[in-house]
Parts: sequence; structure tokens; C-alpha cells
Amino acid sequence: MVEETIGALETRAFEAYGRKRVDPPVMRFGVGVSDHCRNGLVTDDYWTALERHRKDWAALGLSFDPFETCRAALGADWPGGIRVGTRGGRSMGAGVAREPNQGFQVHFDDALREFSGDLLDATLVSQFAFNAYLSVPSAGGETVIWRHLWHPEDEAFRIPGSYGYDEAVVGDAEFVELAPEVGEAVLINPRCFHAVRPSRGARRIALGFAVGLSLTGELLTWG
Ligand SMILES: O=C(O)CCC(=O)C(=O)O
Ligand SMILES: [Fe+2]
Repeated sequence: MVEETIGALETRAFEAYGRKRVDPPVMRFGVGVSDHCRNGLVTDDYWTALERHRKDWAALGLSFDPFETCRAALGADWPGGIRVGTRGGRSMGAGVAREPNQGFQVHFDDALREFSGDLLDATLVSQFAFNAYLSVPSAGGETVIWRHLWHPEDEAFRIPGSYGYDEAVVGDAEFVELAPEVGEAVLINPRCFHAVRPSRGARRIALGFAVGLSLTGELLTWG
């Protein structure tokens, strides 16, 4: 799955996330809901952008759906099953290929804070972020996760206009640093502050999506 997917993706143009919010820039192939959120609501252009996203992924001509492969692996032993979440009955995006060659700032992801009300047609009791690594640099590119959940006082450390925080926000919290290998996947608690270190050498490309555990016991994904 890795060779075929990266072989196809490498030939395609990636786009940057909104440059004001995401600096240094992070490239992506596909659409993420975070770029289509205003006042805690998903804007209509998310759904239009998803149509193009689906065409772009189909045009890669892969013999399988890599996000489906990832979901199947993740849900294989989960009794409640796994599927792409819906909002207003419409299927959310399955995920994106992300390329944070210059790293991700220290940040956290929490759909309950980012969106008002339920993002999905479900009540989430836990959240996870899934990443499957398709290409990794020879140096750098580590994922760092701190044992620190967002607290209102942390806003003093926010980089103005950015999704990120000054690294001082985590103080001397314990952390784990993961150096991903091609073919590996990780599931993290994205409500803990985390970052990706800048890469040197090859591109750092991962398939990523968010995962929520619903009150019904199902795992629901979105991108
Ligand atoms: O690429 C990674 O290792 C983590 C990226 C990230 O910030 C996330 O998945 O929420
Ligand atoms: Fe994140």
C-alpha cells in the first residue's frame, strides 16, 4: 500500500493550508475541515471542496482506497466498528495526505473546542489523531507529544493568528518523541499538546485523519 500510494502522490501538486493560520507552511493533498470553519461552524465551501478532493484522490488511480485500508486496520479488533463520520447526514472527508516538512508548531486538536455543538452526527467521548507515514526524512521530522492538556491560561502562549503556541506553553511537562518510520502508523491523543520537528532530507508525508469514539461505541473518522 505504501509504495503505490506514495508513488502516485509524489507526482502530484500539494497545496498549502491557510498561510496565515499555518506558518511555517504545511502542504497537503486533500481537504481538511479545519480550513473550512468559521465561528465554530463548518462552512458550505467544505462540501464543495470535498467534491474536488474526491475527484483528485480518484484521479490517482490507486487500486485500493488507502484511507479505507487504514480504517480497516485500525478497526479490525474494535467491537464497535469503524466508519467515516457524517454531519447533517453527509459523509465527511476520509482524510488527507499532509506534508509538514518545516514542522508543525506546538498545538492541540480538539473538535469540541474548534466547533460549536457536535461536529459529527454523534456524541464523542474520546478523540484520537491517526497518522500513517508514507515518506520520512533522514533526519528530523519527529512527532513530540507532551503530557499537557490545554488549559485557558495557555492562551497567553498562543502565536497571534496561528494554530500554534510558543513552546514555553508546555513548560517542563513530560513528553514522548517518536521518530516515524515508513509504513508505521500512530494513534495519539491530539488534545495533548504536540508538534512535529522540521525535517531534513526527504519529504515527510503521512496519511492523516481524526478519529472519535462515539457514545455508541463506534469509531468515527473525519478529515
Ligand atoms: O504528523 C504527525 O506526526 C502529527 C501531525 C498532527 O499534528 C496531527 O495528526 O494532529
Ligand atoms: Fe495535530
